[in-house]
Amino acid sequence: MATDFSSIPIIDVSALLAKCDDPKLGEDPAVLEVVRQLDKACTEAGFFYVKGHGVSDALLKEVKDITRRFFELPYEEKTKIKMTPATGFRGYQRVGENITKGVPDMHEAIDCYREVTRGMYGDLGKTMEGYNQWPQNPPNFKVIMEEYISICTELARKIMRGIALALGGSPDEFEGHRAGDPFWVMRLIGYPGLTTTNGTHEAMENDIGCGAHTDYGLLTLLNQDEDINALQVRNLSGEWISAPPVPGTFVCNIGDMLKIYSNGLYESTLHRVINSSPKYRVSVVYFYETNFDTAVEPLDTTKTRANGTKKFEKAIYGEHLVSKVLTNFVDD
Ligand SMILES: O=C(O)CCC(=O)C(=O)O
Repeated sequence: MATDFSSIPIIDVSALLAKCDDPKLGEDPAVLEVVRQLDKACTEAGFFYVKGHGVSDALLKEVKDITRRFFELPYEEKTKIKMTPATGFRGYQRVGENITKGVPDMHEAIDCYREVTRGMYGDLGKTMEGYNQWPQNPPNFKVIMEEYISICTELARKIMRGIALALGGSPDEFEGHRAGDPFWVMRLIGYPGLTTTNGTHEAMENDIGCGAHTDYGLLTLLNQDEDINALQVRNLSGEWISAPPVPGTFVCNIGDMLKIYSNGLYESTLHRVINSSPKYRVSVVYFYETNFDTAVEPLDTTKTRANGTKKFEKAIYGEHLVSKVLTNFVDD
């Protein structure tokens, strides 16, 4: 239920993180203040910045730096880890290969998913079976990214405990069969800057870095370049509100599965990326999802808040992901 928000709030989650696994989490006044702010942000915008998250500036920078260095390589090098259906859609995709609603996106990317071994989820998981493809340079690329993924997974789990309280549930609402074994997605993305002619910036024919879309799962943690303003979020009136970089923060937004769990109290808000700067922009986007095979439906607490009405039917997260993945790419 997004509103006509005109900016995106910044929430300091340190009090929540400090007490996150304390059985009395929901009684601590400082935690309840974070929960109140999360509830307001998720209701009004579906987007918020997070500070006080404990992830070092050095790591936030390093993952963007090694991503940028990979995209600077010649195309022949990058395509050695090309994404194909045979790799479970993991690997490198060139500029324009990703499409949103039929229109090519002006970005290149490495897509990674939690690894799915053969038969792990039966037919449901077949499309996503595969191992991540990591660049060879620097030699510790994989190690750094895996460390980053595990830190983001833990951070997202903790924020979700606050969101569970915000929805009137117990802190464990998103554990166990819902998201106790969370799937994750990570996209390392590069957006070319505008080309210049005679010292002036000329708009390219298609300058949408990433077309308007919602995210698929529970919670996204976006680590964006610190000096380029390119991410935009749509409010209820259809205005595009800027989400400029705020150094040292993550931009967080809720995804389609959390919209269902919240029975529509929270919005998975449309957003897009337009890089109208001459500089190349990098973002590292981590998506925290439910268990792959979970059937998602509104939580009882959220049905009560809607006078018993269930506004969404059951959705299987893995089916939702696969349907998106199968329509996201142009054929070569
Ligand atoms: O690069 C960004 O700022 C956002 C990317 C995004 O929205 C996505 O990958 O879903």
